[in-house]
Amino acid sequence: MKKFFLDLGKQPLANQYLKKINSNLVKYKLKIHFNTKSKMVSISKRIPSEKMFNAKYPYRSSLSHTMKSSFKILSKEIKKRFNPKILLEIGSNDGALIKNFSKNKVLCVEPCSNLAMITKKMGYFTYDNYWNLKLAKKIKAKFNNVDVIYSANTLTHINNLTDVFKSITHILDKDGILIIEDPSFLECIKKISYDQFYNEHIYIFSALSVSKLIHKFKLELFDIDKLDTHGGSLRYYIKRINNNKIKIKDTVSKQISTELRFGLANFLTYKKFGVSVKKSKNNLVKIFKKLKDKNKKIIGYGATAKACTVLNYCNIDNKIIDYFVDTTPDKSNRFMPGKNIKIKKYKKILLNNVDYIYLGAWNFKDEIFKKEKNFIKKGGRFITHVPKPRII
Ligand code: JHZ
Repeated sequence: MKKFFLDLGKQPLANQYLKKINSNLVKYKLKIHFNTKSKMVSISKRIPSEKMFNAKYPYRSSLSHTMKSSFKILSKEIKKRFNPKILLEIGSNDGALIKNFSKNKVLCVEPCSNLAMITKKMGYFTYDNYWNLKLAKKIKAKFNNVDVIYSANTLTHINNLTDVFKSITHILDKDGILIIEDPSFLECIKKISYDQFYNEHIYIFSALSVSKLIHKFKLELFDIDKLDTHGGSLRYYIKRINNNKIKIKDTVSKQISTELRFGLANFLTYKKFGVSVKKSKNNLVKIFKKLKDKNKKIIGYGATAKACTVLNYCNIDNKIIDYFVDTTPDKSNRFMPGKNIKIKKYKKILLNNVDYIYLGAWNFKDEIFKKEKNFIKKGGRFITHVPKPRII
């Protein structure tokens, strides 16, 4: 049974960065539910994939050192531990992971054709398609089964998870390995990072929900890594239940026990989270108001999808935040959806005469603080809402 626990109001599509201010921008209700049976957390309104993941998708994984280095370490690990003949990546984005593998060992799947073009140009075999059974059949007919499938921050973006896993089991070798990684709902609750919810994130996984979900497809978890990326993620290692060659590590039962101890199986935990989110909003708004009353200049750093949720939920607009800086080429000279704050191409000079910076990319805090040592040295301060609204 689905139970409602959080209402984030009306939200525009997070990655729809506009060239011109549009006061009639379409917004969708963003309500979050917990399924008491499957333990899955999901948003209620599903937007057709084509509206979000198309030739204009701006997000690029390779633009942060943190992600590049995380993918590099993982690539070494995959080679050492599984030595794949073929690695299939679902949602290969701009090739941040696959560039660590030789070209004849990788197959990319990426529905955003602007991104697919990048890995094609790099010389990697890329399907610019959505992941589904039709595509899995097509790939299998050409390449046969694959021994390792990897997918980061992608499966939670696909509405039909039954089709996702049917397609995976169709093409995965009998001894094959599936590795997926996504933000952890436990971390999201602990950090009150409600901004992990936006229309692209249809689901937020936990070990609890993933283990139940994959069981239906005769798959099981055999290892879990805890990651710092994207505000705290889990990397799930999955095998077929009837593959007895691989031993199940105790990382799986440990993570599930931690989640159960925290109350992720009980609706009350979710209801309390909903209350904490409202408090977080009120406290963040108070901080901005106090600073603006003192005429402080505030800008944003990292025009993230997450920031879109915060700005629209907390009603923070261009009267409060002068502009955002961001390194992504396809975001510059555009506007944050719904709140009309200009995004400028990152240059150090744009931080001059700024009193406070709102950390839209709070998940890259360490990387950004290192880069902006001078701003901090000169007395500049950051504002964040994670794990609670404060000035740092
Ligand atoms: P970042 C996107 O979410 C969308 P977002 C998507 N749905 C998803 O699941 C996650 O990614 C994985 C900029 N930046 O990674 C670059 C700087 O300007 O938190 C990015 O625009 N300077 C696929 O958008 C943004 O911040 C820097 O030094 O919430 C980071 O976006 C750094 C480090 C980043 O994802």
